[in-house]
Amino acid sequence: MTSILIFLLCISTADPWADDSPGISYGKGAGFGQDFYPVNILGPPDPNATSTYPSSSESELLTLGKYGWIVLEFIDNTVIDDVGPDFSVFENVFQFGSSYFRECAFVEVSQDGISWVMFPWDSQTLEGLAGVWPTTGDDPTNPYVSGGDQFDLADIGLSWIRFVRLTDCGDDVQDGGLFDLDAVVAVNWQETEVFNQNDLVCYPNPVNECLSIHVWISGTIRLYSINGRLTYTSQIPEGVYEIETAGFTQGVYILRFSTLTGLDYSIPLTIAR
Ligand SMILES: [Ca+2]
Ligand SMILES: [Ca+2]
Ligand SMILES: [Ca+2]
Ligand SMILES: [Ca+2]
Repeated sequence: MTSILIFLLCISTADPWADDSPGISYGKGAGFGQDFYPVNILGPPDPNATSTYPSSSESELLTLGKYGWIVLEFIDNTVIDDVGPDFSVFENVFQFGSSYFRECAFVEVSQDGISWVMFPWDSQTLEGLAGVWPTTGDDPTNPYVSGGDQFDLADIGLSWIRFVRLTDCGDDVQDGGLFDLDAVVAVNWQETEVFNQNDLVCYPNPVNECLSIHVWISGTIRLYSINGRLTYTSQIPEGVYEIETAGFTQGVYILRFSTLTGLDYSIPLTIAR
């Protein structure tokens, strides 16, 4: 049992941290940390930061500037909606006594880096913004002890995301000033699945009466006619799944396989007689 566990740990190279920053736009007042971008905002938050001694290092922080924004991308891991918060954002929020020095950002997420969904926010309570709660210095992957600001994909109805965009709140929120990003960390995540042609096997093709589909992960099968009409759909488990095609009009179809975490793969299929 131990050797199996070690083997599984060895083959997984994904980490919970954001892996790249494919876009940035600095606003007025930016500059701090730019020489260290993007290394300073990838990986875990500053390991030396605590709520009363927050990070202050340019090698760990990046100031976006007024209304500046940044996009972070998860590549080797995909953030998924599971129980509770799904990712955390760390800023250098500073606690003094029972007060906090806060500099906030709006938080948006995306599956494709093109269409975005913003977390609802409240200008009074600051709920839904990043830059509200300090980093504790405890395990950054455990949202119940890490501090920082937590976000739950269930709140916006998404089952997974791969991009996070943070935008300095500018004058829209009464906060201390300019948002300084430290890190974005996945809480609920899985290794990003990579799909290649050999992973979706359909036979025979052309098919007469019974199509066998072999996939290595569960997902959804959709069969589209050549003019784009959805003809058949079904959730399928990993392994071999069979579809009776005897009742289908003969012709060329597109067989599409997709998973909850964004795998999407299509192949042409011919139904003959
Ligand atoms: Ca990662
Ligand atoms: Ca950092
Ligand atoms: Ca969740
Ligand atoms: Ca700050």
